[in-house]
Amino acid sequence: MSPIRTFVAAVIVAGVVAGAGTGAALAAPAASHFDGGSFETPRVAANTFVNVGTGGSIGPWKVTGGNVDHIGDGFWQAAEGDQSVDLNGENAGTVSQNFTTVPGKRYTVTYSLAGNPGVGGPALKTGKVLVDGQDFQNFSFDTTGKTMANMGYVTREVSFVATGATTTLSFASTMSGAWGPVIDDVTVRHCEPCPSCD
Ligand SMILES: [Ca+2]
Ligand SMILES: [Ca+2]
Repeated sequence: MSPIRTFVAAVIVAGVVAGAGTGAALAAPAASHFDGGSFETPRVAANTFVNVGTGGSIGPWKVTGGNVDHIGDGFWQAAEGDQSVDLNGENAGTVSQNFTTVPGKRYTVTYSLAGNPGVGGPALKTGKVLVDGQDFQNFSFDTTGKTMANMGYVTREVSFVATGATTTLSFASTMSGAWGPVIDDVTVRHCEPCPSCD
């Protein structure tokens, strides 16, 4: 009995998903083929980090400048899941991801921001969000009073109107040193109408 019931349930779920897909453009936020915004793959050994240089990848992300640190479970608190990224590896780095977009449509990027709480470098961490290589948003985070167990993540949001069939989203450190801004839980939503996107 139960296998049949499971099968029926699966068909119903598939039907609902298909229906949602066709109707999604009308109201609900739709996926944009953006992926891996939580930096959970590949897995980094627990309590360690991996330095990734220009040309390297972190799942669907590419390191497109300098180098970054891919932070493993337990090294410090993640905003979502277990892993995060220090945008300064040994020095300033940039991570970028290309994803499918519809020209003329508005997309909203949200991300969690903190900073490497290590004692090196200034407490104020700075970086920027770029869309297709253009500066879209500067961000900063003050790590004063923050610890590896209490990173103090804040949520930031920026929106853009796509100009091409693919868009490149980048996060770049704008400071020197090995202790940079930390990002995690990046999402991209396409929603129209969607008041929160304006
Ligand atoms: Ca994560
Ligand atoms: Ca670092």
